[in-house]
Amino acid sequence: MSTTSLITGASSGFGQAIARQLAEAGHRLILLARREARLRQLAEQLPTDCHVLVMDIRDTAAIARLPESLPADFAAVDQLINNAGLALGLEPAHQARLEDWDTMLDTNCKALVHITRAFLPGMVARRRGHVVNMASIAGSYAYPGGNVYGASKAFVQQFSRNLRADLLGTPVRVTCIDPGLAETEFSLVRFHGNAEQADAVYTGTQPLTAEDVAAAVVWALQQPPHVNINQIELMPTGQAWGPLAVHRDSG
Ligand code: NDP
Ligand code: 8X3
Repeated sequence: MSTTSLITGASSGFGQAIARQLAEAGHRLILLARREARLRQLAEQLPTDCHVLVMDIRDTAAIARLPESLPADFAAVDQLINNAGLALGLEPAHQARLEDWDTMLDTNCKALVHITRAFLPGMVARRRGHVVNMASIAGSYAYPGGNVYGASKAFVQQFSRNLRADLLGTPVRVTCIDPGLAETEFSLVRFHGNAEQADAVYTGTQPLTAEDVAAAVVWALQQPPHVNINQIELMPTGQAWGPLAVHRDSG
């Protein structure tokens, strides 16, 4: 039986790399994102059947209709890869833009919850399914300017654990992936298209690649059915923790 995987955020970065690796492994793919040309170009390159879904994942009404509106060949989603997400801004909380916070919460938390709720009943009924949630090290470790982005990823981590608790007794698996510094379009998006600021994030160090993160996802998916990989945290070797910050008055 061929496996059907739905990948959100398949037009770039991790999602695109996950699509390439799952296509090589023979999965039939549903590719979801807003940028249609990129999705269609990717679908043409992949050696597998693909269904392109051009949509904004924040459209919760469309997400609710999704399981019933998929073509019959793609309707039984076995693997839901909740990868679409973003950081916007790095300003301290008292200077951050509220509209950026709303966008992160709507995308990273609310949309992820809605699409999961849409596909879980089918997985439980078919007794076959795996949800992979893309969180971040930002959900575990605070940093200046991480404010709502980090909090949204902590939500994804705990939602993943609570899903496991609810799905105990079913064969449906849940995995949370927490990557560290990885070079994709992530920083370009975070800095609202400022390429100079985005490039500086990766200058002089060797970040993770999208392929590194995709390999972790695919490994978790390929474990035997009785093995649930709860959480994977991966960082580039050139990234680690610093000491806690202490403010000292200069006077
Ligand atoms: P990219 O910016 O390269 O990719 C993000 C993807 O999300 C794009 O395909 C984008 O597609 C999609 N997306 C964003 N908003 C929406 C939306 N409203 N509707 C549909 N699709 C959307 O970044 P990454 O690949 O790095 O990020 C993937 C995930 O990994 C994110 O959740 C991110 O937070 C997380 N992450 C990233 C890290 C990094 O350092 N790069 C580290 C840890 C976690 P489109 O714009 O076409 O809609
Ligand atoms: C992306 C990693 O450290 O830039 O989630 O927040 S970080």
